[in-house]
Amino acid sequence: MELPVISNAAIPNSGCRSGATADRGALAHLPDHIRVRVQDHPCYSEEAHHYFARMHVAVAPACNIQCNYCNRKYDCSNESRPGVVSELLTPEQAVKKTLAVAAAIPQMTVLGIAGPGDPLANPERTFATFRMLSAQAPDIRLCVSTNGLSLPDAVEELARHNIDHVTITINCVDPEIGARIYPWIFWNKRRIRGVEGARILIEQQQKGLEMLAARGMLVKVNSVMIPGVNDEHLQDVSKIVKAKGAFLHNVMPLIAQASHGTYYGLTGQREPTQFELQALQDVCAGDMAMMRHCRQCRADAVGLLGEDRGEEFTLDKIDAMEIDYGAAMAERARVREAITAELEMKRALKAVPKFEEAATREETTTRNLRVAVATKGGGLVNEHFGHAREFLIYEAGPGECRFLGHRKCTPYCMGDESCGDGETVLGQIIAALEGVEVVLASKIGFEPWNGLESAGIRPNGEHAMEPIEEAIRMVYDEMAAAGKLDTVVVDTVARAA
Ligand code: CLF
Ligand code: SF4
Repeated sequence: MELPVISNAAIPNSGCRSGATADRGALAHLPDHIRVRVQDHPCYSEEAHHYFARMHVAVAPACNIQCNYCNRKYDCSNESRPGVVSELLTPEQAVKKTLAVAAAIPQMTVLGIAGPGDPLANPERTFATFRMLSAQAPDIRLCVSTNGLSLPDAVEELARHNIDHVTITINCVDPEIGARIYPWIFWNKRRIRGVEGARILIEQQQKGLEMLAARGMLVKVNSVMIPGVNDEHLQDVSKIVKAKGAFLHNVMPLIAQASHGTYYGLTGQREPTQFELQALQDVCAGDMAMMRHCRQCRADAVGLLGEDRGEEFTLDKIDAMEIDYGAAMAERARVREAITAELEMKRALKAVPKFEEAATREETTTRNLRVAVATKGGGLVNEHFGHAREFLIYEAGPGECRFLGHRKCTPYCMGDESCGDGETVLGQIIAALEGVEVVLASKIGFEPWNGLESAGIRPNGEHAMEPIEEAIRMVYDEMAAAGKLDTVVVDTVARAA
């Protein structure tokens, strides 16, 4: 089969647009010329992740370091949840898969290489894939995630292939801490252990970061939060990487279960709680923009963040597909144009100052409210409570609504009529929703409704198919008007004085 070239011409997403209507959320501090380069990337923009999808191709099996949270028979823990990569691909197979996914999922805008090992420890395979894709699919953004050890040597070639988005996993800037995370690195054909290995890794990461920033490439830093090892240190990491030119920091929770066979998993290193993670993200947010919607994807993930459609695109299934690339590319252009127009409209609406609301709310501040939302994407309340595999958590206050993160769960309904094993699953969901007062879903069954109410959580199915933030705002305003959100004593006299 001759593979097509995906044209850039009909796709408005790739064009430049005014920063005046750009994503003003977590990226608000960015200069406009950077914001327009990240606002349609599902990982770099929280808003975009409701609409645009990414895919990873697993072409990079080897790694040049060892992390204590990784067992390489599984996906790279930096960028993946544990689980074996279904298929390791050759560069040619990766291109074929990418084009098939691009045809089937028009909103797929980003192709990343994130494992299962380190992409830059497999430079031939990684760059062969990028080379072919930049020629055959110029509308797809190319993205790479690395531990940074080989980064300085790869910067030239990354730039040559127009790879504009690079993630470096930086867990520390102190070699003593590094020695507790990395038992060894492989450097100049030798295995180097302990503090010395960590020192070299840190130097290479920092050098690579500076080189990328000097070229104007967009660097995101991922850090794995490891309680008792680097949790208190990550605020310093945030400060330093920001000073060196990274613009987004993604602090992710350690995944360390004994069944994964990692050093940390086997030695009982604990994972952070959701509250600890959020507290650290809040502390680091004082220094730079934080990513809070990371799903720690598999190295062969396909689809919107939080969903995994990889099973639909195995090589044998792709071989059996009859794809009309011409029609698919026209549909791709149409869908992406519609999404882009919708996002532009929402951004424009958000940018309109709300003078009246601000004036009245200043008089009567109410407490904040945490809301969990079941969604399938599109920025809408459009998922049945019983089908939700995760809930997005927002905190609404009198003046703003901010995204805090997501909480994963087992779906209450397991896909059959019997709706799960009831109480056990619901109990787990309620535990995952700790701190949440309202759940918004397109529909909520009788049993879980009662269970949520008994746990002090208000179920709400009245906002099906409504935009998430508008629905939350309505719920907040209704509860405030009904006096259900305690009014905080607002010291208007002191304020006036
Ligand atoms: Fe992939 Fe990573 Fe690029 Fe995104 S994932 S290489 S930047 S396209 Fe995204 Fe997944 Fe988190 Fe990574 S949600 S694990 S941050
Ligand atoms: Fe595993 Fe990634 Fe660490 Fe390599 S860099 S050991 S693949 S987590």
